[in-house]
Amino acid sequence: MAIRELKVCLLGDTGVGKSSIVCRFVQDHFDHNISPTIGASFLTKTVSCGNELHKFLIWDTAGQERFHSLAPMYYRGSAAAVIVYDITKLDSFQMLKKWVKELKEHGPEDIVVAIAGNKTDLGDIREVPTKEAKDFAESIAAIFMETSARNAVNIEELFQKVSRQIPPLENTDADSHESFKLTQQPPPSSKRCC
Ligand SMILES: Nc1nc2c(ncn2[C@@H]2O[C@H](COP(=O)(O)OP(=O)(O)O)[C@@H](O)[C@H]2O)c(=O)[nH]1
Ligand SMILES: [Mg+2]
Repeated sequence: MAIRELKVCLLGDTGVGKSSIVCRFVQDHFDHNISPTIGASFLTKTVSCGNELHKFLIWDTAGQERFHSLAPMYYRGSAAAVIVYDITKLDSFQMLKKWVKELKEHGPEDIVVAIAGNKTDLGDIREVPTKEAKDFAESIAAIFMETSARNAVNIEELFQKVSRQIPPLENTDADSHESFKLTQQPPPSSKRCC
């Protein structure tokens, strides 16, 4: 089975749970005293998708303080961006919208965007209604999931959805067909891999 390396960046305000989501996904672990990320950290995990294996190279970034200067380094070349907000912090949802704008203006053209509303275990102090976030995600054709890194809710599912949204590679066994493929792109709907 072919292995594809895909860069995925985690974006969003400081403290929303980006590192916790990555930690839950890669190590199935939640650390209550997780250290703040400095710069970016980098972890990998492989998931299967149709007849491909997706090796996610996950770039966990340091939050809004790096917004303007270093951000492009994280999302450049990314197949997908997971933008995280904290359902108990309205500000973090505003920050998410800024990230979406930034990606639209400067990010890779075909990047898969997933929006994750994290900390659903704190539903009693929720500030961002599910519907508002879901409608926003729909308006930009992004994946939407509410997650809890703490309780391992929807973390695996989030990355599975991202994986499924990434167009499969064309069959590259005959190089002579390349020019044909460049001009005869299949419609987007048929490019989903599973
Ligand atoms: N209750 C709850 N706390 C969380 C969750 N995810 C992360 N946290 C906590 O939120 C704080 C910030 O998490 P961290 O992963 O460092 O956020 P980051 O700055 O976005 O990387 C830490 O105290 C985490 O333990 C969650 O799903 N539920
Ligand atoms: Mg972090």
